[in-house]
Amino acid sequence: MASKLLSFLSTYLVVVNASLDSSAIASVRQNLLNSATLSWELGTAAEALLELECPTLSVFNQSAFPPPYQLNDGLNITDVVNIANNVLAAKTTDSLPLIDNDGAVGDPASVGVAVLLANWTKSDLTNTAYSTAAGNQLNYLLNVAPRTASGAISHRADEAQLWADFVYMAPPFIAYFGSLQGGDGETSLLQIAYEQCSLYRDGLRDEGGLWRHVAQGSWQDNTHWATGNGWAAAGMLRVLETLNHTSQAQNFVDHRANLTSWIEEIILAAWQHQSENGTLLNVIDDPSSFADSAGTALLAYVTYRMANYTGNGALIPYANKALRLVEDSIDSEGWLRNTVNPYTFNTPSTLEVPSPEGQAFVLLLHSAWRDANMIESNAGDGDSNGDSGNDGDNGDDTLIAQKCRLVRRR
Ligand SMILES: *[C@@H]1O[C@H](CO)[C@@H](O)[C@H](O)[C@H]1NC(C)=O
Ligand SMILES: *[C@@H]1O[C@H](CO)[C@@H](O)[C@H](O)[C@H]1NC(C)=O
Ligand SMILES: *[C@@H]1O[C@H](CO)[C@@H](O)[C@H](O)[C@H]1NC(C)=O
Ligand SMILES: *[C@@H]1O[C@H](CO)[C@@H](O)[C@H](O)[C@H]1NC(C)=O
Ligand SMILES: *[C@@H]1O[C@H](CO)[C@@H](O)[C@H](O)[C@H]1NC(C)=O
Ligand SMILES: *[C@@H]1O[C@H](CO)[C@@H](O)[C@H](O)[C@H]1NC(C)=O
Ligand SMILES: CC(=O)N[C@H]1CO[C@H](CO)[C@@H](O)[C@@H]1O
Repeated sequence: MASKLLSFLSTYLVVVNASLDSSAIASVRQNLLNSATLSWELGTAAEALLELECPTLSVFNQSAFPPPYQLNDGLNITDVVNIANNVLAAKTTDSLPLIDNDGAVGDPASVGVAVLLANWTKSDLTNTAYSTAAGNQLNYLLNVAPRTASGAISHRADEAQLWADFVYMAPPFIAYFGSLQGGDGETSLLQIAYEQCSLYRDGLRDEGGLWRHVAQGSWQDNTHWATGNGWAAAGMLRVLETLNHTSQAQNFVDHRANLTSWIEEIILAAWQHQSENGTLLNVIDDPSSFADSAGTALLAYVTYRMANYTGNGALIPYANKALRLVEDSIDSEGWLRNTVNPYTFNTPSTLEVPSPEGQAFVLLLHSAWRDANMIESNAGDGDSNGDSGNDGDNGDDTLIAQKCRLVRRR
């Protein structure tokens, strides 16, 4: 027993890089706010800002449901509400989705959590704009959008097509909506969110565990796109954590076990292809592909969160190595470099076309690292032997449970 515990501790309670200092985080955040304009970028930004700035309101906290109606001084969700407000201000009244004519079914829904939180915490109780908009978005997903023969809600508005991206954009919103509703509506929406993850996995998973990017419809992308695998894993993670923190958690034990194994199968498969320097390639298992720090960041984020959820830290050394690579890929202006161009999926980004979603992934990764309490005691030491922190016998590698403290890397 004791030796089992020790081996657990030496895998899990290791350090761990120092992380980005607060001024680096501030510029990554500012660049995110300045660059995120498209539906999924806004939704992902809202999630990242919430996890960074108000983690107790995010689905990762056991106090997520219900959120407080009135936020106390310590909780400032201005950034998140601003995103919801800007989206609603730009929306025409007859559009069911939160963003008109987006082309994607899933992407506008990603802003839905911000809209629901804005509704829940609004000071003007007579304001029904958020609630109506969120309800219309849900109605569009469930009753209007095309579906595949299996019942999966299409990611595209004009034909039935599955994209791994959908899993981060829509099921977490559906689950969050349900969790605020309570009652039978809650049960049925949680079930739908789970089923959509399951149907997407059936439609996109390949032998070996990695997911294809796009299937069905008029064209396909059969590659194991790093970011696509990240979207799938991170979306299922959000649904899992939502389920786990609702009052219905005990009614969804099997669902949670399945989601856990579906997420783990992706990250386990992905890290088998991690390069020496910590990166994943844009097409995870194609050695001729280029390095992508953004997909790497998203999958490392999932890895830290899952380790915290399951208590199994076996994959943490991969995430540590990835974290260092991601940190080293942030330039002095706070832009994540060496990413995929998020609009082509298959070419590297350039200085002129950075990756707004990559900016958000950095904040997600940082928040997950922080919430796992992976803050090292000796900021000057770092992991000087460079082997990504899995040297549990190093006496300097002390884990300190200190929340929200950002330490300087060098
Ligand atoms: C969850 O939020 C509560 C406050 O609502 C806070 O005390 C607690 O530390 C948070 N837990 C985690 C694991 O972040
Ligand atoms: C809340 O956050 C916004 C945006 O980050 C900031 O401008 C504002 O000053 C903050 N408000 C308080 C009361 O701290
Ligand atoms: C909007 O917030 C109110 C509380 O102010 C809540 O009763 C209502 O259910 C919320 N609507 C949605 C769609 O979550
Ligand atoms: C979980 O997965 C197993 C194996 O695929 C399946 O038999 C079971 O029905 C799933 N559970 C739920 C709740 O969907
Ligand atoms: C990391 O390694 C990959 C090859 O595996 C290479 O393409 C990439 O440029 C390297 N990245 C950095 C930042 O050195
Ligand atoms: C993550 O794990 C740490 C260390 O065990 C724990 O203190 C913390 O509450 C966990 N955080 C979350 C978000 O579960
Ligand atoms: C794996 C698991 O069930 N994790 C947690 C789910 O949430 C409850 C309460 O919030 C925790 O006690 C569990 O450990």
